[in-house]
Amino acid sequence: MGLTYDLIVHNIGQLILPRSSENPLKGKEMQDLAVSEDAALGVVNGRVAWLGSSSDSASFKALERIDAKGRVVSPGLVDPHTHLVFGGSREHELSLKQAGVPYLEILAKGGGILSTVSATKNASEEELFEKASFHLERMISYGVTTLEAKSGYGLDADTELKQLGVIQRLKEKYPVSIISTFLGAHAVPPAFKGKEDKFLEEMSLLFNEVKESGLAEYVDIFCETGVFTVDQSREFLQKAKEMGFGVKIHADEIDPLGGAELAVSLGAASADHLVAASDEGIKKLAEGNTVAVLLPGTTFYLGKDHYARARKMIEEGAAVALATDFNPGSCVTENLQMIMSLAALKLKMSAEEIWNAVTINAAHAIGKASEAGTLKIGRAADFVIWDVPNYKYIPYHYGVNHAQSVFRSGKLIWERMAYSGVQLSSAR
Ligand code: IZC
Ligand code: ZN
Repeated sequence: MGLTYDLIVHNIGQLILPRSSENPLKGKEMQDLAVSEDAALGVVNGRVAWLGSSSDSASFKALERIDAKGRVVSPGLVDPHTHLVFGGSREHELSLKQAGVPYLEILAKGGGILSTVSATKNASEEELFEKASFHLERMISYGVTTLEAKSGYGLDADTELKQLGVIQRLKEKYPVSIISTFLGAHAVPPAFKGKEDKFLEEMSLLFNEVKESGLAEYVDIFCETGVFTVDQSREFLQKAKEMGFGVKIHADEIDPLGGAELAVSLGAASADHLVAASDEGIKKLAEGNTVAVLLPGTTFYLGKDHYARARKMIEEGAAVALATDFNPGSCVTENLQMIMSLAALKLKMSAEEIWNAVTINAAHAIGKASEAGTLKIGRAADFVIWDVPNYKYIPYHYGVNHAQSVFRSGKLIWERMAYSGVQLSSAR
């Protein structure tokens, strides 16, 4: 009477097993990536129950067996920075971008984030839920099983809570793990121009309700020229910490204000963007355990020549993760695989660093490293079968979806459809 597995996946060409520990992988450690060849994995009750060689699994009893046909299997991807819930879209701003109008100038004129704020205020909770569901399903199709989602397109109590409520409903409906972040400090509403402190005070009045109702695990702020200063960000996030939230910062995206240094001094889970982070900021990141979440899709979408200095960060010893930054203005894609390609081409990260950056380090950036980001006995069996010959292939072949099937807790949640085979008799 041996054990019967619920599922055995065998004939895995390469099984990617990022190393997990209490701390994120830093510096040179990011180059370590365990890859088992001819591997198999066994699932019982939605959890990984066995990992080993494919031939050893042949004699196991299993209710279901999947032949991976020599493909790559990895842990489900983790997207640690998304603005998933919003109303409307901003395709009308593309011509402004083409004409060279800077992102912060569009925002200063009431467009950008503020245009999405109006659309989000005008949308019903149901509409926001439907729209976010559409984007979330697409993220899942790209192999994501854990993600972070932010509010920040309300900038008033009701609309911020409406957005967080939508994230709550997504958590209940979808079989993925979603970490929620309160980003009420995403922009300054026109009525508060010149009264930023007053606005932040108002947003901080929501901390209690958000905490009590479990609507967010993290608090984030856009620390940037023309938005919130380092001092304002420090005070706001300090209050959030005192209320028991984890903290994150949109740091040094456009100007080197010292957001990275602030993030480390606050013990933030992550400092995100960091395109303009100073040498000093990078040194500080290397000293602490704040994860540098890089968003090269945003730099690409904003048409900038200079990307975050990932090589310097890794050489100095920082922990780097990657995310989409999916949002309707500065990075309009749900495709984390595309970000992996940009990380290879623009950030010059190695394939091993990239895989660690979208799995275990991404999980650290959202406090989920004990549950997500690797496959280990006892962990939820969240994994992806990739239709690629080896793990280096995904950053290399860009812009498309390589996911074959996506599993959450051992259950298939998405699978690629085959060509229908239909013959059109008279197409012309
Ligand atoms: O809607 O433009 N950077 N926030 C800070 C964003 C980009 C999202 C947006
Ligand atoms: Zn963002």
